[in-house]
Amino acid sequence: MNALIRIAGVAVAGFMMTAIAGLAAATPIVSKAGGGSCTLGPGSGSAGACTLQQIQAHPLWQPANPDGRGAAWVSYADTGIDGSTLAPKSGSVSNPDGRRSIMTITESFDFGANTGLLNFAVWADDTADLYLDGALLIAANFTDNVCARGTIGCEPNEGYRIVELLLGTGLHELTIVAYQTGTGASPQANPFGVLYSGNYEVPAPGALGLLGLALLGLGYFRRTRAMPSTA
Ligand SMILES: [Ca+2]
Ligand SMILES: [Ca+2]
Repeated sequence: MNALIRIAGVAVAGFMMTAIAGLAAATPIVSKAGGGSCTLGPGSGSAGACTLQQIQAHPLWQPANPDGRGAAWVSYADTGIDGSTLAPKSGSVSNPDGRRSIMTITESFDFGANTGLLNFAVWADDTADLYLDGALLIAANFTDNVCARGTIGCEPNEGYRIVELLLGTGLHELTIVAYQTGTGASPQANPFGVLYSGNYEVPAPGALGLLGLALLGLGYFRRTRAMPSTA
């Protein structure tokens, strides 16, 4: 077999792998220090922008890094189980009934001219609303048993998941509105935070063109290999 043909075959295979990898490119959406867009809610007793910081999870919470993407429990302040700040408890002046939002986190992503797929999972202590492009996907669960009694809560089986949801072109926005319904008077008795892990997949720019070129190359390779050998 002609060595040049073998080399061409390897090049075509590499080209195709590049093209296929481009089609499946996934971008993570994870809770992390400095991530998302954070705004304080009326329940916090304050207003304006906030910066997410990583907090220490309660032992009963869904452990961090739920899907291997590095997501961490986050909050507007040090409100974790070893924290120094109590997110205003239910019954406090700013959060009298536990139903005033403490913080809102927004994640935006742009599919451009493509459609794409969204994967996303979220947990909260004590609970949260989740919106996609301004539409409510699931409302906060104002019950109390180790955070909410069910979805959206903080325990491993209380996460809310979106699996391979097909979305249209352009800009998209996930919005998490988090609540503190617990009445404990310290962060140790009543921690507060949010955890989310997801990704989105869109065809990489030019991936379809590359795939077309790769298929043309493969066709050429097959025709060449079919020729009788003169060696
Ligand atoms: Ca629970
Ligand atoms: Ca709490």
